[in-house]
Amino acid sequence: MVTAMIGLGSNLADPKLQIQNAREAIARLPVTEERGFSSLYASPPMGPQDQPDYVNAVMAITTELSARQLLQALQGIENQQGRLRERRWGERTLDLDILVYGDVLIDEPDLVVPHYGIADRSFVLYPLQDVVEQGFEIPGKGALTELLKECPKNGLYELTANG
Ligand code: ROI
Repeated sequence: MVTAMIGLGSNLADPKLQIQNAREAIARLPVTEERGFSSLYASPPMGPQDQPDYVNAVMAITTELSARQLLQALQGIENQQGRLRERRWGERTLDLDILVYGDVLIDEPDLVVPHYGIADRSFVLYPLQDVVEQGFEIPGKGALTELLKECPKNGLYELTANG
């Protein structure tokens, strides 16, 4: 059994609902259990600026799926939720990324773990902090607290219960 961190992002078609539906779908995957879920955060787009702000979150799971099985399962959820993706770094209905998979390092054309952008994206590091233990290290990247010191929020803010 492996502890994995999943990044969730959406900026189309009711982003908060997309994230909530994805959370439920991930929790229902076989041999997988939810272990934590971050606050929801709003963040200005990284990439073209003529797109809506994103809602981002991080979910901690334990799973007996392999990293590749997990990737396929997440792509299935993205597709079920009618993933739209028109342009590179453009708006999307739902984006699910394997941020961390235990202490495993994977470097394959379609699967890089830990996720290549993890160390300098505020919309990943701040929600990640909500779900990990003190002293958490991102394999190959270093201590989360150290990475956070080097990572300005860039407009990221936590959403409250009423929006
Ligand atoms: N920008 C933000 N703020 N949040 C995301 O989840 C996100 N996802 C992406 C790109 C287009 C790089 N920009 C993003 O894939």
